[in-house]
Amino acid sequence: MTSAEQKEFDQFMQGLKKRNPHETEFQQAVHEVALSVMPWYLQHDEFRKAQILERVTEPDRIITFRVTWMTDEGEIRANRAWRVQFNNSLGPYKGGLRFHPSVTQSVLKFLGFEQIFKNSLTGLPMGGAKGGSNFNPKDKSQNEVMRFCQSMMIELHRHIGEDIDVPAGDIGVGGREISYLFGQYMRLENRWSGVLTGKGLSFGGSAVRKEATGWGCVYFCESMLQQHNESIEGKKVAVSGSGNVALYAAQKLIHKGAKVVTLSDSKGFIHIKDGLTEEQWEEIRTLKEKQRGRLSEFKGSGIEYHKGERPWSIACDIAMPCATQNELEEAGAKTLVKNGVIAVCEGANMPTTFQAISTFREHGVLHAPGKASNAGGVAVSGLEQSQNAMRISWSPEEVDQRLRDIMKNIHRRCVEEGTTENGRVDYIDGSNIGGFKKVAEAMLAYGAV
Ligand code: NDP
Ligand code: 2IT
Repeated sequence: MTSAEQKEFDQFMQGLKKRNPHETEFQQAVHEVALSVMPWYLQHDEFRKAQILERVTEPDRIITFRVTWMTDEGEIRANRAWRVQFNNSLGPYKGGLRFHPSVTQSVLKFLGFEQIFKNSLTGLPMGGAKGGSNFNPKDKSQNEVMRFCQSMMIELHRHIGEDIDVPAGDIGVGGREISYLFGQYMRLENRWSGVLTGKGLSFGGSAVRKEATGWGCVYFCESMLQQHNESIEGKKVAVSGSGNVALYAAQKLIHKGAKVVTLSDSKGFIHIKDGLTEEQWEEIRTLKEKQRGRLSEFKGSGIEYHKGERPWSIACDIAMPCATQNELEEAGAKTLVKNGVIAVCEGANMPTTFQAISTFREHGVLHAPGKASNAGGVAVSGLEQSQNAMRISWSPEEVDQRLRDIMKNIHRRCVEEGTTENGRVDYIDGSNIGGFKKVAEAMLAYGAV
């Protein structure tokens, strides 16, 4: 960045922080995008005059509401919920719902903001949104989760629709929650529509949606390694998380001949010295998806459990953070670099802190940001919307092929916009510029809206 660009950037960030005080996650996400796009933005006066950067960082609207529900003991509880409809320039609002005690408006604004550019990169007609609640489904019974979802939909149904806003899952929201939400939507609206994605396969869900984020992340990782004359086969991969994204990333890694040496949850991680086998993977999937258990309960040969730690101390070639935001900090990044990591491929949204990103950049580590590498999930959600609109369903092979093509196209966009002088690709710049340009052009075309 030139000093003039830096000055503009600093001024812009100062204003953003003033308008969004205390929203540190949102500030972090905007910082990363603005840093990448500022040189291009300043060279194109028409966008600057139209204040595209100021406008795209202001959500179209945020709906905040109370969700009141009843425990199994008959006690009344209330949680706070939101839907952040960030930007619909490219299509109906689209993005997941997160149920986790750490959910705040700032977290959902960062996720909604990232979603705008991720969805733009998929090439499908989807705007950016995110929603959720500070409700914790972990310590609740099945009936409590159902009552919460039903109560949440009583408010949410007014604001969504297949051509308006189409929510899906995220942390704490999987097939079970989507089904409860969808059932209640139909009861309230008296019509079937593709208003949510991630539905069950027997009622309008798409093949491969459950697998899509993890598989897509591995497809992206393959393209990134290939571009730099490397391959995934035989590589040791430290995966974090053991939820939807982590599980299916691990599955695809095993199929590609890589060694998955770690998985984690919020209480600790497991080190699998010789790499996870397919049988062990299946046992963990049953433990997590069906029994909703903890990794600490998993006992397998050659497996060590490390309580209260993150997996980044384990030597690996590739780090694949698939749990949550800011889970990979500077200290972890330094250890990974010391142990010879060659690539980081994000399955989660914004899992890497700004300092950790700088560490990887300094040491020439390839780094795919979530908005590129985890876009497979929302891409197959987009395909679910298309199938629902056409009243057809594609075979798993067909959806998988489309997912592979989409991930390849996203990779190509990153290469086009992010190739540096030494021939390496800066995927952070590439994805931010690639995602931003299309949204900016649409906003400019619409005039003052
Ligand atoms: P899940 O709820 O299925 O799994 C989340 C995993 O991350 C669990 O292993 C969980 O551990 C762990 N985790 C959650 N919060 C924390 C925390 N604060 N500290 C440590 N570990 C934590 O969610 P997903 O797999 O769907 O989502 C994971 C990430 O991927 C998120 O960043 C999400 O935004 C992103 N993503 C998800 C997509 C999707 O389609 N689902 C698409 C694109 C991105 P525990 O079980 O102990 O809570
Ligand atoms: O972060 C994400 O892209 C998701 N949670 C998936 C969103 C979606 O609409 O499928």
